[in-house]
Amino acid sequence: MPLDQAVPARSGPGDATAGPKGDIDAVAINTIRMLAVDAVEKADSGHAGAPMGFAPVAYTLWTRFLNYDPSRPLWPNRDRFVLSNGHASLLLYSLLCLAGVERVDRRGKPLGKPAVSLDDAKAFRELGSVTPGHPEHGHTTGVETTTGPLGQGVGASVGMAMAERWLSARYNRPGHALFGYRIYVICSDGDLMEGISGEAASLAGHLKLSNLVWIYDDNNISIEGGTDLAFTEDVERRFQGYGWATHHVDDANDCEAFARAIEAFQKAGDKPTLIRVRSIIGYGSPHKQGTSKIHSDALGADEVKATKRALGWPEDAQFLVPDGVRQRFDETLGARGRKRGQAWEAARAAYAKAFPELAAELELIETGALPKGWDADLPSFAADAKGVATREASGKALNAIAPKVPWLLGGSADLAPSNKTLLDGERAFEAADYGGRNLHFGVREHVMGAAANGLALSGLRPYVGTFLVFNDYMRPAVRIAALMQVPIVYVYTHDSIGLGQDGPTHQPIEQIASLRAMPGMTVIRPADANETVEAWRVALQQPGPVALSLSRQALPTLDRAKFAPAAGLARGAYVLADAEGGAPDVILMASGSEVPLCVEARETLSQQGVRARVVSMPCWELFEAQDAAYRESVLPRAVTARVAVEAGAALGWDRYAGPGGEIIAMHTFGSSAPTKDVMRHFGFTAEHVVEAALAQAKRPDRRE
Ligand SMILES: Cc1ncc(C[n+]2csc(CCOP(=O)(O)OP(=O)(O)O)c2C)c(N)n1
Ligand SMILES: [Mg+2]
Repeated sequence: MPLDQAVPARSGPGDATAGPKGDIDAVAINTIRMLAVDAVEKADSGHAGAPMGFAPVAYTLWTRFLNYDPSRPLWPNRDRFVLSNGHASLLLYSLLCLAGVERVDRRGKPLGKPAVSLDDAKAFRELGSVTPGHPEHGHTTGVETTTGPLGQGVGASVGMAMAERWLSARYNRPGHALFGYRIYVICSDGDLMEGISGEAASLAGHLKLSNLVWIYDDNNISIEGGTDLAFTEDVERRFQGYGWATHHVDDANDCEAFARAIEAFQKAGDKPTLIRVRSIIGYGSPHKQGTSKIHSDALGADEVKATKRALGWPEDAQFLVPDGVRQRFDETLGARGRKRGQAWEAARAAYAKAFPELAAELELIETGALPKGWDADLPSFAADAKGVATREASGKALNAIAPKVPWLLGGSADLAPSNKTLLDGERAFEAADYGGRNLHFGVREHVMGAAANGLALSGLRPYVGTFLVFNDYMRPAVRIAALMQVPIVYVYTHDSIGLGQDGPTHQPIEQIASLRAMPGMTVIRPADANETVEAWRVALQQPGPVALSLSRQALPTLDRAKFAPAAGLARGAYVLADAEGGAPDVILMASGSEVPLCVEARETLSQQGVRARVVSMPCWELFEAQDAAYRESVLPRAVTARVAVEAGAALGWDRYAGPGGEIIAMHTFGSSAPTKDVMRHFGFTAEHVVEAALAQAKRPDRRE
């Protein structure tokens, strides 16, 4: 496709095709485009197409509408800008660079450098650069959430919009409106093809999140070719069905038309807004030509020159930022942001005088800290052979913390009665009452996960629940949480075949192992009510996400006068009951519902003269974080006779069971039957543990 068609030459206010000598807006827009082209060319990888096509839209949004102070990029009342089509990362990097956003640490402290300098743009996709292939929150200042897996940005944006509504409802007071910001999202065909966009839009429409706008780059193209191959629905009608307001702009270069659509969004009272903007991808149309040159390729020197010529750009210039461009950002976005930011600081000072307690809460939210004594009311459970399900204990622990941490909020994907995630005495978060803390996600696990990311990124402390097996439905969002290291507690109940009669469709097998395989994730599977309490105590103090794996069935509450304190959970694994009368002949280790089996087996073994140590092992990650001496004290190298028990996939347990140890785990899917029967059928009985332990204890090589 000839370049002059790829970026149509138009005259009038929307003309963004003038060269460096043209009007400054057009020059600035072309600067964004050329930075993207040059960076892709230098890296020899990446996508310049979407930045080329959508530069006028992003420029108009940033310079005319976004409330954002480049010198204080974490200012709490800033508008959020999310680039959901993360492959267009250079659009964001160029904006951060030209807007002069300052680099800050996680708490907002300036680091004395730009968030993205021109040199950083030149290091696009290089090791250690702040300009990775896709935008990474926590890595590059100004990246509000990590995007790249299509759909995650639009999903997180719903949580951000919910957070703004919640913060406004809880903290704004007459004459003291501290919060009132908007969430601006750019997204692409791929975002809207992904199922999560449907969940997200459905939820946002239901909640009437009028602070949320998705600006859709309707460029008729994705990787394999035109959208006529696979995506032909009427997107606007689809969103109208979700209860959104929709607008369209026929040409991405028509900045005035786009500005009018944003103005309409800002006036929309009770609906989220979709603005569909037709654009033409920046250069060439390799998809249609069916060549090997897909839109993620660099153009090649000749085509770059031709592109520059077509835009009236000096064809040999690279990473050129013409005079006046940075100033233009500064006198628009910068001036507006500074003014708003300063006014906000004054408002905050007045607020702190009028409402010192609320202001103190906001400070904790901003710094990610917990109030003093937040865990003071956590319950303790008396020994009880019948016991309670760990999901029940979890609900009690959560409800003991909630009054102390008002910004702890969450809910379930329609399973609150099962997940025990409901906060007693708290209202539901709904369109008519955004101050509620009980969130109702409906049966939408994926957007629940993504929304949790948006809530956590807004300083709130979300927890979200579903059955452990349905973690799979939200896993892409959970993975982003782990990558970003945002604090979220996943309340996963019904955590094994022990859930019983719902059968193999609902019985998780590989889920725990797969969560443990995820870097940055902390997986805790407590053995009884008191370990569950400790799990919550640990979970809220983790910097990153925590998955709780909780039983549906009752588990005995262990007698802590007889056994080691449940506080041992904080070290990941601990000696619950040691061998009596000498070094252990065998170590029995387990997590969750299988710990009581080991406790019982230890009694039987001792009657038979076999000394068994029971190690409760609720969290591998916390255990691995302990020093070698502690780990050795729990699992002495010399004792190689070992049995590990967990009603899940065996994967990974060999690390602790050792090469000669026995692992009692699941090797198939489960079965629909009462808990006792299904547990017995698959070998989860104290007798089986005894049998395995005896075999281990007789191993000739059992001691080093
Ligand atoms: C979940 C997910 N699947 C696949 C990809 C790989 N991918 C990157 S861009 C893209 C499609 C690009 O089309 P579109 O979203 O319309 O963006 P455009 O090319 O128009 O910028 C795909 C499939 C991805 N990033 N995320
Ligand atoms: Mg597209």
